[in-house]
Amino acid sequence: MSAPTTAASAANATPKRARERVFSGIQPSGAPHIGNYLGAIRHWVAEQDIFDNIYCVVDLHAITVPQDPGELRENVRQLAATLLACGLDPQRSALFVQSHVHEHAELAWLLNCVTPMGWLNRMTQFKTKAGDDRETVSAGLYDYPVLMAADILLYQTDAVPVGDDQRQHVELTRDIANSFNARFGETFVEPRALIREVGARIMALDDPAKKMSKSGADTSYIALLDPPEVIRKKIARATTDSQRTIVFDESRPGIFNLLTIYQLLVGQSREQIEAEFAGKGYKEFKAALTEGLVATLTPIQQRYNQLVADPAELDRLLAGGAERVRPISHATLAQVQQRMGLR
Ligand code: AQP
Repeated sequence: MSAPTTAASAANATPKRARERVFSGIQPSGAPHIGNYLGAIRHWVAEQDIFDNIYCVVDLHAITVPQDPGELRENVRQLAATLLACGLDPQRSALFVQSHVHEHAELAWLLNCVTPMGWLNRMTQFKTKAGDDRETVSAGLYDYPVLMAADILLYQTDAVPVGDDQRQHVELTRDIANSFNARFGETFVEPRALIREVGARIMALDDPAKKMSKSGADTSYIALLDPPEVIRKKIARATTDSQRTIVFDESRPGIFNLLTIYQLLVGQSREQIEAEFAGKGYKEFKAALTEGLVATLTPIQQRYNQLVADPAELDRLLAGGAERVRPISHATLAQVQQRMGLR
């Protein structure tokens, strides 16, 4: 086919915007935790006036591993309420559920057909998640990065604010966009990952060699909805080491991770924090960390309780978010179909 490859046609797909557009998603695959908050959600909230914001509860990603249907339905609502409780403002950010906008799945299929297997074979998250079960996990888990590319490219996204674990997937998205544009004509914006230096990878409390994850053991994460007593117990049990000093030393991953969480919660420099705990022990530090977590999470939990008390309003907000983004996803999908010869 003779695809136009001019800058004008790219501009067609991506009219000039006053603000850069960000897109990011979060899986309703369990309780959202402090790693999700510190690595991603708090930035989404803080930067709502800087960007044109699109945020998504990615239920199609969650089903790449087995989910109980009733629980999944519940998790989607809970996660949406948690994001709003954290401060996502539906006036300033479009918040919706991925499966409510059918273009995500459709574009993923089209991109599947232009993505080499070799690119997916290199994805480290699949290797970690599949482990020794490569033959039995779903094809969806293997294909997860292509669905993520579709999510991002559908909205002609400029930047993707994510934790460090998603860096490779955003790189793959760029590669897919680039090769599609070269083959079919300028169609997609090539997005960049927006990854912060501190907090981009919060580690598990029970094993600081692994990232904190929703699918980890209950004691490995602080859930955003954990009550104070649960937080206290989890922090008390968190892995440290046999040394006594409270210092930011990367060769001591347990205490380094806890200090990083503390630093992000209180907003002080490493020097200030080391001075605060000079001559003190883990007990005092863990008490202060617990206090910081409770102070951050209590107002979020209060807003969450108000939001879930009105499920109809929550559904209305999510439907409104989907309505807002549909014209963009519709236009991009139509253009991709046209470029590929399907229309
Ligand atoms: N430990 C983490 N530290 C910093 N950022 C993190 N993120 C996730 N874990 C950490 C960031 O949170 C956003 C939403 O992630 P997600 O829930 O969609 O996917 P995930 O990265 O796979 O999260 P989990 O918690 O590990 O879920 P499961 O166990 O279900 O796979 C993303 O921006 C992510 O980078």
